[in-house]
Amino acid sequence: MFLRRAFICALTALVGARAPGLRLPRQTETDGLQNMVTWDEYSLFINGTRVNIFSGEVHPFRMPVQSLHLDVFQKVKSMGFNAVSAYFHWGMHEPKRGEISFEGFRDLQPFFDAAMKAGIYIIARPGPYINAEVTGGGLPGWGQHTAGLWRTSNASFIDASAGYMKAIGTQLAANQITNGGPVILVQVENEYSGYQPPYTEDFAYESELKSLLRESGVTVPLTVNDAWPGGHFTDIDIYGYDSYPNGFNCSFPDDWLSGAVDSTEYFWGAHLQYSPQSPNAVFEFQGGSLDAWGGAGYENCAQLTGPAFERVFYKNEFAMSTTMLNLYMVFGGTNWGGIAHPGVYTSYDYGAAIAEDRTLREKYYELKLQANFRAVSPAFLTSRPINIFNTQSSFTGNQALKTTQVLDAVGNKTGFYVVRQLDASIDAVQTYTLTVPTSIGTLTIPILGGNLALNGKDSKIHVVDYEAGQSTLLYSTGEILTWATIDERDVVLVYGNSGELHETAFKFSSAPPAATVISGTGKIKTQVLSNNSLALQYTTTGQTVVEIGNNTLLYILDRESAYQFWVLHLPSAGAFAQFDTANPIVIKGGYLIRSVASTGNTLAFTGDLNSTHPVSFEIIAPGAFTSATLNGVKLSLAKTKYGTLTAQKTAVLPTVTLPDLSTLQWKTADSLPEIQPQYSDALWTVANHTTTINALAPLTPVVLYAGDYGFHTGNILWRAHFTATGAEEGFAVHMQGGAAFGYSVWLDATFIGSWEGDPNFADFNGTHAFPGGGLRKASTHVLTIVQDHMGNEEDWWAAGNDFQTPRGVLDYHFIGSNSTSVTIWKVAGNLGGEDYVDTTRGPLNEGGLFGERQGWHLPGFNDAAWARGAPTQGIAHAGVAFYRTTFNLNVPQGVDYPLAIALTKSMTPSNFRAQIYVNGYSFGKYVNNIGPQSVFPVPQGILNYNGLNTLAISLWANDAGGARIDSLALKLTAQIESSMGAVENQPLTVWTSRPGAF
Ligand code: IPT
Repeated sequence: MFLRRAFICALTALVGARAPGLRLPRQTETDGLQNMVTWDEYSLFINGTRVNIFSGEVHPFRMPVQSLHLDVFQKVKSMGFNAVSAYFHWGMHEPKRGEISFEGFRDLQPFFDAAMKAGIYIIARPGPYINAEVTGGGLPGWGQHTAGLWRTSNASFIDASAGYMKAIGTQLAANQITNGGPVILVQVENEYSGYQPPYTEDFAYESELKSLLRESGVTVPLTVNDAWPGGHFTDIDIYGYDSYPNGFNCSFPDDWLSGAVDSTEYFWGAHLQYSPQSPNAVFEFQGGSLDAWGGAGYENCAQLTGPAFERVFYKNEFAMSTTMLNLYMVFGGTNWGGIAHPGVYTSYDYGAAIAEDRTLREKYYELKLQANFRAVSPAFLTSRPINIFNTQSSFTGNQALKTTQVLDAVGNKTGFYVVRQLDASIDAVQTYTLTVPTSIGTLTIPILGGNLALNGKDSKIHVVDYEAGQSTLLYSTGEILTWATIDERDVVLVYGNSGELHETAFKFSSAPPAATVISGTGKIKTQVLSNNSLALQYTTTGQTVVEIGNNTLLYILDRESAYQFWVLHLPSAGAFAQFDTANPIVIKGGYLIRSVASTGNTLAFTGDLNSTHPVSFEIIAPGAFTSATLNGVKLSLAKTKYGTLTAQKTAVLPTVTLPDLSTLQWKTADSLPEIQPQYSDALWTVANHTTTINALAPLTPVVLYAGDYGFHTGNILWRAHFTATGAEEGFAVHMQGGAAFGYSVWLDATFIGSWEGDPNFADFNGTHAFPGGGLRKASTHVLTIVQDHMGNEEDWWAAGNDFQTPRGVLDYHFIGSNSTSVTIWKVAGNLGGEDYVDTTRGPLNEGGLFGERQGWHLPGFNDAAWARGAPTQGIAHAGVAFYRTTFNLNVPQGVDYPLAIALTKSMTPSNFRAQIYVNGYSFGKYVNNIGPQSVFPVPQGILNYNGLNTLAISLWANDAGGARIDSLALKLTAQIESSMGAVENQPLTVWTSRPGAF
């Protein structure tokens, strides 16, 4: 029976839902528009069945190769997750007001289709605001010159965003589960939690956005992610919040805040306060960290949020019955082109479980353990934490530990005990025993003597009266990886850290059968308990298999062994076949096992191997399956004493020969002809606005904000023509480009100085002396400024319009002469500005350097007339040079060999910036003097793995002495035999003449 939300709300109001301990009647709620995705106070339901949502964030626009979405989704799925949360980028889809595009890499259909193919639900987050470390936080460039209070119900903002919201809404509606697609939830806005005073939460804005989505046909439940459980935007189907407990400083990857766990305990009360009628939902939980220009690098972020972090914090969320948990990010991808806001660089690896080159970190394998446990623990889906704020020393007696008791409030049987350090920062070993109520009375575990241990930054979930098929685990301190009933035998897999002492007890309906080690070197101690229960004590080392009577098989694993297991499901039929969870097949071994299917008595696995050593597999499957293949190759199977199948396989990793970039023939041309006397800037945009909607009133006679003229990305160039009074000694200029930006200035053809950039400076006041002490009276001159645009700021504060923070010239004057005036200012950015030229590569791919305006970065440009010269030779003066080369690749099918362009830091001279274009796609922005990134992954599909590639590089030397790239190489970042689907190249469209290019 479905209760309408309105009714629940009324009921809530009537009985005062905020009273502690109050339980709402347990009913499934619906938004009234469909009944496939519903919810209650405990969990989400899909088609009437409770589902655990464990999902990870992936951004389609950060992976432009459409045919690689499936690889990422399959990896997420094989980790045991069932959903992906995805932002969509308004500015990317509507780079010019009213011109909305879902073409090329912006087509969302391949993303949704890949999700269906992998069996992944989508939580769609279209904005209009997304934050996400993208330029403008997703708000389009034309917002720079569009009046209104952004992120409010101000009519001009609603007008501005409605077109996109309807267009994206229509796309999402077509791909909803109700229409046979993967979309199950749609989030409105993003962290609509902070409002620039005097503005406050704008309820009209909230309802306007909801209406726009509903009018577009979105019928699935709408969700909200409050920045913290702060009670904003609660008039929504499923309210949730965000949490990043370890913060974003990757420089100290082993330092955790001591209160990081303890201080989250209020989340539960906040949940009961703000959304008692829906599940405790965390729509963004820290899955990694962003890293800024000059930062510590993403490997450090992966360490900050590594396996130990995952164990402590995701289990802490388990302790608060967070049955909807999304990790931001699970695969970060790349800020190629101008996607980034100034706070991040080209890589958006994020230190996530799946790295930017799509390889798997140890974090991935730890997540797999937790995800698989959640997936087979339905009691969790109706659970409640019982002792919030009373967790210290509870159940363990150890003051240094906190243990949350999580009980199944509906089944009234199962309990979960989540143990972790009270002080999250410490590495001490805590020993403890667990005294807990069970169905046979209160027990102190371990029963067979000894102690349990929690080794430093760790957390464990101990279960009590836990059902695994026909078997009941009276308790288990060894954590459950998964269980499956196969041929009427319950196979239970438990794990612990290597060498740890654990106990698992089973409860039988009659006298317990004998327990025998049937495989492995581990030993067990047993003791019969009351009520036909049998306790087994063991240490978790390697893999030991214990047979308990005929109907239960217990795998005792250490963590390393546990990492190797994959839980897959035989697909059913129809469009949702890959979502089926009815027929588990468990397989041990391999770097990645993606899928299993069956024909007759054969199991067909697909998977990836990364080792040239033989990989041992063990398959736990119904006995009817007597043969198996991996990637179509028959496995030679043996049978264990206890009925599972084993096989071995060695990866085939063919050698590929990569071009040596240093010996290729490179061509070069000057990309700053603008400073030459004969250059004409007649086709440049005249910067002559005298008014702006920008909140920052210009200090200059004309507005010199690039965004006001439609330029929102890449390098921006300015030209100032003036006639000298004779008194000018130099030029002082206040430039702004965003954190880590730089600029260089020329007087006519003479270089007069640069600001080389600093991650802590978004703007800079420079003074630049004119050569020879001054200028001749009445002489005419032109100043040329090249500046970096690091992306527009985010707009976290609604109504704050921070994203309009200008890029350009904030102020200037001539040193020595107050009376000199610039007769005309001109500006150039990417060719065409908002009418950008390259619709294939989108609005943010190219900037305003001469070479970019001309399309020199594109394949097929004829550089025959160019001189020979390589970026490793560089230039001996300040300026901008362009380099081009081509090479062939021939990588065989059946492997995943991710490639990267690796630079090494040049020490002298050190101030320069380079952009790396691969087949016309901008896949690297390198700042030698800031870093940290020097290795730039480029996905297959941007790189043509079977044919010709064009590599183009712009080199902007900030110093009078010039610059060169120290070394440049194409390198493999992994070698994997892979079953990933065929990769189709994105359109690698070639140069065509660019009318109006200047
Ligand atoms: C949260 C944003 O919602 C998300 O878009 C992203 O920017 C993330 O931060 C950081 O990577 S905001 C949260 C840190 C308060």
